[in-house]
Amino acid sequence: MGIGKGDLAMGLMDGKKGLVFGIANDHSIAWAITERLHQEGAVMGFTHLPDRDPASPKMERRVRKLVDPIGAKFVKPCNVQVDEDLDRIFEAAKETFGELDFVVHSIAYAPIDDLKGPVHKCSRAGFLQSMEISVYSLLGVCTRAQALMPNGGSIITLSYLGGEKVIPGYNVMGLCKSALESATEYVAHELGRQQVRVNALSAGPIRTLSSSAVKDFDSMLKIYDAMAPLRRNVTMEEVAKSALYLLSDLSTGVTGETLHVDSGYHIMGAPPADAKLDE
Ligand code: 0WD
Repeated sequence: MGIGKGDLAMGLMDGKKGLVFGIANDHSIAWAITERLHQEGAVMGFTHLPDRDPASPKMERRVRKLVDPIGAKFVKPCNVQVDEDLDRIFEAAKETFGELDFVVHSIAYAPIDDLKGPVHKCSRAGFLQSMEISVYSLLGVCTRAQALMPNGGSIITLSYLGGEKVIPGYNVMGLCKSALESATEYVAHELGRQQVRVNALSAGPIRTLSSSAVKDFDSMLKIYDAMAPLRRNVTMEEVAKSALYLLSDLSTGVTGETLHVDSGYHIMGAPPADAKLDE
């Protein structure tokens, strides 16, 4: 019997075991990344936001519907604001996988009233909660992940240009992304000797549950078509492919990086001559 091409094809993530935080539904960036990693042979455990009403586990159901068919090793509730939840996830990872090769951190939150801005009127509680969920959670994940990565590994987080430049409407989340990118660098430095890499992927705007809460999101999408060097916005698949690069052995020399997957938008300081911004 002959061997088909598919039998010989090696996946970039064959034999790699990882955790994915941040799938809310099939529009989530974390889901697009998961699909790509699965195609390349990765095996994964997943978290979902805890359900308020255990009798009606909507969050769990939404995530399970996606990940069970691709062979999820486990699916567990996790609120990153709760240390015990994080402990439980990494205990499950240790029991299931022994060691970890990668983690996807794709989590952000800001209370809607604070997200609306203005930034200088952000409430103290809203600021703390936004920073806790969107930034501190990366630290909580990294410190637990490195204990399961004695032979190195790769951790990615998702960021946005609003952490580097003022993007009107992005408001307190911009402050969070600044801190997240700084955290990426500090933790990359700390975990580097153990060959654990930590990188941020700064994605162009993508319509998801979270982004629908950002004011003027639709006009942001149009501006990418006019302004970006590629004259278009990025697709979810392009973000997922770059995540695959950062999580696989293709990027073993890369850490502490913020990789922009935004059609080049971040390099522009003024609109290109052909931009029709008022259409
Ligand atoms: O345009 C976009 N969509 C971009 C998103 C452009 C660039 C970056 N990003 C970032 C986001 O800021 C975030 O860090 O990508 C990451 C993922 O965002 P997403 O895929 O756009 O959004 P979504 O599908 O809503 O996933 C984020 C998830 C939460 O979803 P909901 O909508 O239910 O809040 O983060 C999770 C949750 O699953 N999450 C939490 N997980 C554990 N504990 C918590 C929490 N306390 N809060 C939110």
